[in-house]
Amino acid sequence: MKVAVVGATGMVGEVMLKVLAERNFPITELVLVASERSVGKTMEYEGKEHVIIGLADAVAARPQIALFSAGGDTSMVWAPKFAEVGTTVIDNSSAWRMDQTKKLIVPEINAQELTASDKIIANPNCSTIQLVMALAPLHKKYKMKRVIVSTYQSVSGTGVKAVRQLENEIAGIEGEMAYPYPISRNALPHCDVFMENGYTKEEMKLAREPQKILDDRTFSVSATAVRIPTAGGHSESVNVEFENDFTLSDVRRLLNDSAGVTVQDNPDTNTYPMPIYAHDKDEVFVGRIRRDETQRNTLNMWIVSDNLRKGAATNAVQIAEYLLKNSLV
Ligand code: A2P
Ligand code: 11C
Repeated sequence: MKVAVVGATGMVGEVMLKVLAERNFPITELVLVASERSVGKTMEYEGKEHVIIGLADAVAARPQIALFSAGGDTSMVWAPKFAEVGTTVIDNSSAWRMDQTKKLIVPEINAQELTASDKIIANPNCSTIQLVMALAPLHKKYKMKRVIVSTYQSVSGTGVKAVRQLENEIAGIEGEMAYPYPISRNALPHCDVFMENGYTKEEMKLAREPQKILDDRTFSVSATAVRIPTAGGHSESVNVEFENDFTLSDVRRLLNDSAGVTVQDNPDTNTYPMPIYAHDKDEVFVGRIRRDETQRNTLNMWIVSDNLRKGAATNAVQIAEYLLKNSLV
């Protein structure tokens, strides 16, 4: 496979390269792409130096697969140009997610929707992926009516500038600010930009993307997204109301039996998911599983995952693996 990584120098791009190498993705030629600022510089992949090239040259190279993580504007303009020359683009930005002509894929849930004619495939938002990974098996059995989710998102979701802001604040150094306020010793109820309805764009992604992935508009999601001073790993407090009743032991079993989901739940041993534990892992961790005692058929749980891995890079690479395995590229 001739594979391009667009945004190779970015936070997600670097993890994409790491995941491709770890999973031995069969690359015959690797095309590393970044902005004009980086063109000509080199990056190492599996012990070999690769020169970073620009987008136009990368289209001319006609890779079979291009993993994009260079922001929505770059995807909007350049993904179609790659698609035109026959490249299958797996795009990690929000540019194409809600486009009705594009699929929004979490491989464990809906990879079977993919066909060889899907040339631009959208990777969901990180906080959506970990949420639907836990909801999908439960929805199948008990049918969700309503989900209320509050997120606790790490600064790595914002990018390098935010990681630096947190590091500088901890070290007592003045520097550039990614957020309108300090993030160290703080919590900002503000992820991505505010929309006209008073919600943030991140909250609206959480409301809309799960319906598309699960191909079901009969349930609703209401979200509050909060940025907290953790370096990596997003956490979510989730309350789900189902049509049908459940037993907690069944819920635990369904989650544990789901590929990519691990239950960490034992109050006796203080066992629950935490960002520090999820770091650098591909699974979605679920714990604090308990009945909401105030309402019928309602469950509370706590979900944590590494936002740069399953939330972004790993999910994109898994899509590429599925395409390859099913001869769709
Ligand atoms: P560069 O490093 O040259 O700026 P992050 O989300 O961590 O900020 O990373 C964004 C990634 O997208 C980087 O690899 C960045 O390259 C790349 N990028 C940003 N703007 C463009 C652009 N206009 N064309 C190509 N790559 C871009
Ligand atoms: C965050 N979820 O943590 C974002 C990062 O739509 O792909 C990814 C933004 C996106 O702020």
